Amino acid sequence: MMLAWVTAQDGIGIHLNEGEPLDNRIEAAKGGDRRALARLLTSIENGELRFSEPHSDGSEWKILALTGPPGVGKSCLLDRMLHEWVDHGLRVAVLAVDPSSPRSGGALLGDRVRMSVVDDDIKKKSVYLRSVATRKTSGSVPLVVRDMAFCLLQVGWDKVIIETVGAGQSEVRCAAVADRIVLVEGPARGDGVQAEKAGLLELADAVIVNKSDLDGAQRHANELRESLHLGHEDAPDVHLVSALYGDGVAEASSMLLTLEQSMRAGRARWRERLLSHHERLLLEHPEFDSLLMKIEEGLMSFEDAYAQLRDGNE
Ligand SMILES: Nc1nc2c(ncn2[C@@H]2O[C@H](COP(=O)(O)OP(=O)(O)OP(=O)(O)O)[C@@H](O)[C@H]2O)c(=O)[nH]1
Ligand SMILES: [Mg+2]
Repeated sequence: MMLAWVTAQDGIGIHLNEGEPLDNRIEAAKGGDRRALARLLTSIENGELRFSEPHSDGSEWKILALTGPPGVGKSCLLDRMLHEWVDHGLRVAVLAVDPSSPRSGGALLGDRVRMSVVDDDIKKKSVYLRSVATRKTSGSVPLVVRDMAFCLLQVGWDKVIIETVGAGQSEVRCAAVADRIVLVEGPARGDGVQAEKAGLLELADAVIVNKSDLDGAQRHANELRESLHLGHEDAPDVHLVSALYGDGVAEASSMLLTLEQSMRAGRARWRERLLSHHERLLLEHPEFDSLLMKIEEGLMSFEDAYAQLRDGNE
């Protein structure tokens, strides 16, 4: 399989497997051809194509992750916020990381919650929705998501939002590829602050408690503030909203546009990014599968196999 690289300068004349020059496809995607864009993203998903980070002066975020437990209302909230951001003149792409959970059954984005923003003939031109089927990707899921976000930015989208269920480590790492991380929570469920256990709270630049129309939302916001302030001075703000009724959504949408990175979250984020890269290096070693088999068959020790994987990448 051929692996093509696209750097910020792009314009490289590499052909993907289907024979069409890559730069044609990039130009088409830049010109608004959504089919060309979808095919670029699929090539990234299939491990045939990578994008490097577009140049940015770093003054504003480009990629934001919305993460939180299943069913807290991330998609509903995002739908509301997309309306606001598009009104603001932004073109926003969404990557929904399919959690591959039995709950969703691997449903495509939009099958679970219908995004109303795409029903608007004008607004839908400024929105691009794509789900990332993590079961299909070979290699490191977080880095595939990251490259897809870089691709979207390079072909001209202003902002990329990654929606991911904050359940497993891979999902936490998907969030960590973003410039900003927003944790979405729901009303208190009586089992304490789960986000703390999942390591999500330490990554968050802001926290939004959704479903303020339901009992326990205010209480959970208070619990979160308490956890966040334990031993930290620059704790992220906790906002209460109702995606269902729209309360607090306009404020939260504009707050997010100017959200700064919290110093505290920076370190945790770099840690997750380093781990993702390490994982990719190991997974992409040409001998990965054969070394795995040798360990399994007792032909090689774990230590020797690991040393070979690691050294081969230096
Ligand atoms: N009462 C109430 N219900 C809400 C609110 N926001 C979303 N919901 C409901 O919560 C359910 C889940 O909403 P989603 O937006 O799909 O939640 P999600 O976090 O994206 O879910 P996953 O992507 O499956 O993790 C839906 O039935 C929504 O109608 C809210 O503010 N108040
Ligand atoms: Mg969702």
